[in-house]
Amino acid sequence: MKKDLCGRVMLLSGDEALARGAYEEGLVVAASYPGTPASEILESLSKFKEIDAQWSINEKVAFEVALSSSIGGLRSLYASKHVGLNVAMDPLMTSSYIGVGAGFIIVTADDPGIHSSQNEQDNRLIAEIAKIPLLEPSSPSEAKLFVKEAFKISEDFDTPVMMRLTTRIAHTKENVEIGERKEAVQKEFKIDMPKHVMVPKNAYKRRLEIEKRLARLKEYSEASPLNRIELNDKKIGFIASGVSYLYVKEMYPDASFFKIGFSFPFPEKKAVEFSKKVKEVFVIEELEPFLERKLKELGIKFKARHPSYRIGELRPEYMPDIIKGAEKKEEPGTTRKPVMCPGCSHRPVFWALKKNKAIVTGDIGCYTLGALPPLGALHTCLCMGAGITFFEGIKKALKKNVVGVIGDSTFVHTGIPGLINLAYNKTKGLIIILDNSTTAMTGNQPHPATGYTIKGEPTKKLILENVCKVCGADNVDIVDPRNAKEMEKLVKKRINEDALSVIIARSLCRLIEKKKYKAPLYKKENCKKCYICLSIDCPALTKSVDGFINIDEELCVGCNLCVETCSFNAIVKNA
Ligand SMILES: Cc1ncc(C[n+]2csc(CCOP(=O)(O)OP(=O)(O)O)c2C)c(N)n1
Repeated sequence: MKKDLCGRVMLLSGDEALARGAYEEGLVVAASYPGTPASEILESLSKFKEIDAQWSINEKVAFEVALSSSIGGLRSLYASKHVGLNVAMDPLMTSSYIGVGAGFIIVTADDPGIHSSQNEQDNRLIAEIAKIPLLEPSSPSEAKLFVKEAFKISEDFDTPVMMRLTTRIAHTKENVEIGERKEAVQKEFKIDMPKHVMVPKNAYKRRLEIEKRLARLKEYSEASPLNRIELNDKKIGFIASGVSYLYVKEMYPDASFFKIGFSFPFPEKKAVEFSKKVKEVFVIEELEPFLERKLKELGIKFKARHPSYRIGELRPEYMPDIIKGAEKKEEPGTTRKPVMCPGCSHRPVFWALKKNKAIVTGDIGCYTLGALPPLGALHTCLCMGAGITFFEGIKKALKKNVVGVIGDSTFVHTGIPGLINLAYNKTKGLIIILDNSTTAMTGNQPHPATGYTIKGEPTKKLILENVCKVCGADNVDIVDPRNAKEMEKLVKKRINEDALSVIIARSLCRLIEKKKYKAPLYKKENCKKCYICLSIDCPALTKSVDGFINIDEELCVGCNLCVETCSFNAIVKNA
């Protein structure tokens, strides 16, 4: 956590501000699995010695650790990106039944516009189906303030409370007022089977309780200052929550607003009251028509976005078009192509797979970039864990030349059950674990197979080769993929064998290792301009204007994979 350099104010991102708020409110336990844009919440919390923070192996585990800490009597917090909450859906859906002991906050950080995710998903809908109250801050300051209210609601109403951030709030920085930490007060744990043991009879009774609680929460939401009517020019009244409020306020500062911070249960009476005070009502929201549906149910007349705005992020400059009811214009594509780092140890794995003409079922991590041209050597990617389970289905259909790939962090997250399933259901073939000994994609967080905790303390290390063996793999090979020839040969040997094999391609992530070796030598006179070297998609290799190859010595770390690709001795090792 950044130092409080100027008195009581710190420049904090939404994630950091939320973490600071939770710290000040006496948070004791926090659990998460990394995921953009939520990762910085736990990273910030891990810096406080008073907080027992953990990277859990996946979101379901994180959720259960946090919720059970609350049941035990400690204030707790779960955080994840939007899709992380899908992994935690099973405990989430019953958490409103079991309620809390001390306050429990569920933070979801959604990613409108799909900057860094496998889908676009509006988790406001999840709060509603899980029957959990939902708070939506509009800024880092509010993220901090709302934590206080979230803990209060959680404890007063015996319910988990969801706080929803989106990328722009999670990553935007603002000067935030800070305070002291309140002393953490442990609540007494009471054995209460009808409330804590969700067997059908108990669950049914709790189901009835939830509806009563929601009715009380609705009254509370109506009166909450988090739902605020701002009356100015009464010609136009905007109804908005989250970052959308800031966008429309920036463009139309003189209009009237119904700013919604407590969005489920929806403050119906206040919405009706507001609609009567202004001439015309506009709803401005990102993604799903969540607020629009609420107003429709209430019979409030309003103008809504063109449905094309349900996809992607909003921006302040879209507002005039939205108000005109115009369709969304195509957004300009991103200009910079994502690419693996120079020397990344995932690259030679894909080179080996390509040489073996493999159909590759992929997963999520830096290695997903193996799908992009010119490498083009990863052919499916659905969700975390599916690199292995998709292997099973595709192998059933194609019979030969299929390989499943998965990163080390992802393997621990949801890959292990897939491997057990392969063994149990007698599937043969090859899985490769791309083990760079970190969670690189989301900022190099540790996981059980690194042997370190979130606080950097050494801990029991999960030995992946042992795990693979006990899951039922017949062969487990460990290879350094930077030895590209060996990698290629091993893939060839294992790919269609009548055995279940795992290759652990182990080489520390370049961002951690940071070592640089001599760049290879380019012998122009041998170059046939075949450009096979460019097919490995290394940022250090480019085609010059004269058609020859340029090796950027600044970028090159000397992995020498390009040497392997050249059959004409035009790129040679610099001994
Ligand atoms: C359910 C879910 N949780 C979290 C994420 C964010 N995320 C994407 S890939 C990944 C793990 C990447 O680590 P690893 O598998 O080791 O591959 P690497 O990036 O190191 O190559 C994470 C945490 C996600 N996309 N989906």
